[in-house]
Amino acid sequence: MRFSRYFLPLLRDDPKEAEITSHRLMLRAGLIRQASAGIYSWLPLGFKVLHKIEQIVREEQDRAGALELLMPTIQSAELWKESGRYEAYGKEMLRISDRHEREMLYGPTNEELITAIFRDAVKSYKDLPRILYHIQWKFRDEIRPRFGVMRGREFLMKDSYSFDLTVDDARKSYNKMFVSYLRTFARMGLKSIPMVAETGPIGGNLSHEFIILADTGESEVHCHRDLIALEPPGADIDYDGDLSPIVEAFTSKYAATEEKHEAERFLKEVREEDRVTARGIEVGHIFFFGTKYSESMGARVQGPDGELITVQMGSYGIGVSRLVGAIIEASHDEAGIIWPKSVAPFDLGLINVKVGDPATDKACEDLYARLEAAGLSVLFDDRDERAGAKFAAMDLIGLPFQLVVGPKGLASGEVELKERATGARHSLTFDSAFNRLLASQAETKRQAS
Ligand code: P5A
Repeated sequence: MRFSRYFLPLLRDDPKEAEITSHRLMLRAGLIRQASAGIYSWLPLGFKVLHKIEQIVREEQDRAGALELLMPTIQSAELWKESGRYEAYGKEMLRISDRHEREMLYGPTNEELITAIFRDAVKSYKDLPRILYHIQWKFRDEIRPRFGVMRGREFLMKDSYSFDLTVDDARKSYNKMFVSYLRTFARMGLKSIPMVAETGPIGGNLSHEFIILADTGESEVHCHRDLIALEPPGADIDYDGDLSPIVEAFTSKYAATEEKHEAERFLKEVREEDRVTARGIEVGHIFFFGTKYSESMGARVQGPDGELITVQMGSYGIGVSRLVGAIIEASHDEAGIIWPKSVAPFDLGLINVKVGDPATDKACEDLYARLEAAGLSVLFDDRDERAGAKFAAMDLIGLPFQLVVGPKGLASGEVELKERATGARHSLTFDSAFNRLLASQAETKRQAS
């Protein structure tokens, strides 16, 4: 993509409405614009990142055996009356009426709708277990939308729902989602900490929040240092095998946030030298709620002996749009964003430092064509701008590599390759710069498979 033809409105100054780093950087780097309070438009660069995150979430759900479908954003109030949540959800629910005065709502979550789909379609225990998911916009009329996409009113969520015959089986589904979450966040370059959580308006008695570590995170997290050191399973994980040892390893060490009761227990049970205090952001939340919705909405299947059995359910959420902000909170410096390679909107930026110099222009055009032909995605800064402004823009946008081409280097057949994360710069021949970029791309692909 040529910068000169892209739609990338950068802001020179810090927008005054932005209270936190990710919000400031998302506005400055031209990723989003506010449409109204807590509601955002995604500009081309931001939309690319959102897509990449969504795709990683999707791949890891599929790997765990979950099945993707798509439910609508607008729901009928009827189902929510069946579950009893229509009144209980209160002012957070955006209530709408259609031209026939029928009560509708913009879905804040989908437990009711998926339970209705399931109960109308599945009649036998032979069709269990199933995990269904979708990635769809939600609306919650948050009393204080803030921090940009981190706490929006309209936000993109991946929500999965599990259906099982027995509590034991339901626990297996819960474990599948638990393990897939560890992998999902790790693929985005994030360290995630599962933490026992309260269930709030979703309900149930078993729940974990997935908190990713970021110095600027909203909540303070206390955890055992062994938990931080644990590595998530590889891509060859057998989701049909026994996942409980993995879940056990990640849950046996306490983690707690400052505000909650678990904090006292943590301080009592974990030795001082084993304690790590960090800051974090909730990016996922999983719930086992048993028959809370299946009972009230009549989701039953016929068991092996013909008796009717109420199914056991869980639900599992990931804040897809929140993750864009959370990744920036976890990965930035004074100059701007530092995208992990797996979610970066382009693989690299190509900077022509002297537009108009025929040799430099030619070298850039050649490199651009060659890189794109090799399957690398390139943001080519071909604008007639000061070199300093181009470097600053590229640092702000945060692509993993910058390939800098100017007359001086070209005189000795070299270009400069800068790695955004470390700031390391290397003068290289075209070929070796090219090979390094390809090797990095291969490594990112390897981690995904
Ligand atoms: C689980 C899936 C649920 O809604 N029902 C379906 C369950 N859980 S949750 O914890 O309420 O939300 C899941 C994740 O969505 C993100 N999230 C938000 N992101 C941006 N702005 C918001 N206002 C917002 N609210 C929730 C979080 O990442 C949360 O973990």
